[in-house]
Amino acid sequence: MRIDIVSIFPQYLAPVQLSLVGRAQSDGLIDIEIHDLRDAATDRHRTVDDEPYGGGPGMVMTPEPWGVTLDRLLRPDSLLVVPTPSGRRFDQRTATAWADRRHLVFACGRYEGIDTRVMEYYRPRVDLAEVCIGDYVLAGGEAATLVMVEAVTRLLPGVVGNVQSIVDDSFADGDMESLLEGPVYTRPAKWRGMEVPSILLSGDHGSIARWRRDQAWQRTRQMRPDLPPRGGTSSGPVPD
Ligand code: 6GU
Repeated sequence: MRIDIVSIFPQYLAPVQLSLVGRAQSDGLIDIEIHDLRDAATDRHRTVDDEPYGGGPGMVMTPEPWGVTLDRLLRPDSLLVVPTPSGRRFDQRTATAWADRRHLVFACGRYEGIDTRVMEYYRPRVDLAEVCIGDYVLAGGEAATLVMVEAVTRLLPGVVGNVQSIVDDSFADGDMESLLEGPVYTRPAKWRGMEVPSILLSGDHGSIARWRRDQAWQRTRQMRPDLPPRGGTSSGPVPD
């Protein structure tokens, strides 16, 4: 997969060189390039914003540098992603769909956003997704892009070593009907007076699987009462 990211703060995207996404790049599983929007500005101050028509607070990103940059990057098979708090919600289902794409282009807006004509221009020409990552407002699309790139990258074949760790994920089936992951433990068996639940030391894999499902069900009810009441292969608490 090829990923291009356009931003006026290219250093903000430096973390894509690290951790799981960085390793996927050095392993040749993805190819990420970061572009400075200001390289397409034409005046000596490299201006990319202006006052909003109709008045109001803040500044709007001008369409010209976006047009020059996106014309250069987009291909017929691209998905153009515009992170914005006024977009549709990005979730695990979105990540799964994007993981099948050949080319993602992230257009990170700052200020009050990008002149709407940019989205109008590209919508009939490429696949376009205006997405938000949650119900809160960020100062720009960069942090959201890091979130989405990581969510998509870890779904690509060969990026996560153990396939089961993806299958077991919270929200793994993408329709928000799976359970949140329950508690996990490792050595030492006793820490600050707290023991690991004895069932995990029992070697009884059937009982361990049922206990984990029950723990996941309880955690889901407690932390996310908004999620649908059934999920995965469990339809409720284990009766004992
Ligand atoms: Cl994608 N962008 C911005 N600026 N704020 C957000 C967001 C995106 N998602 C949630 N808040």
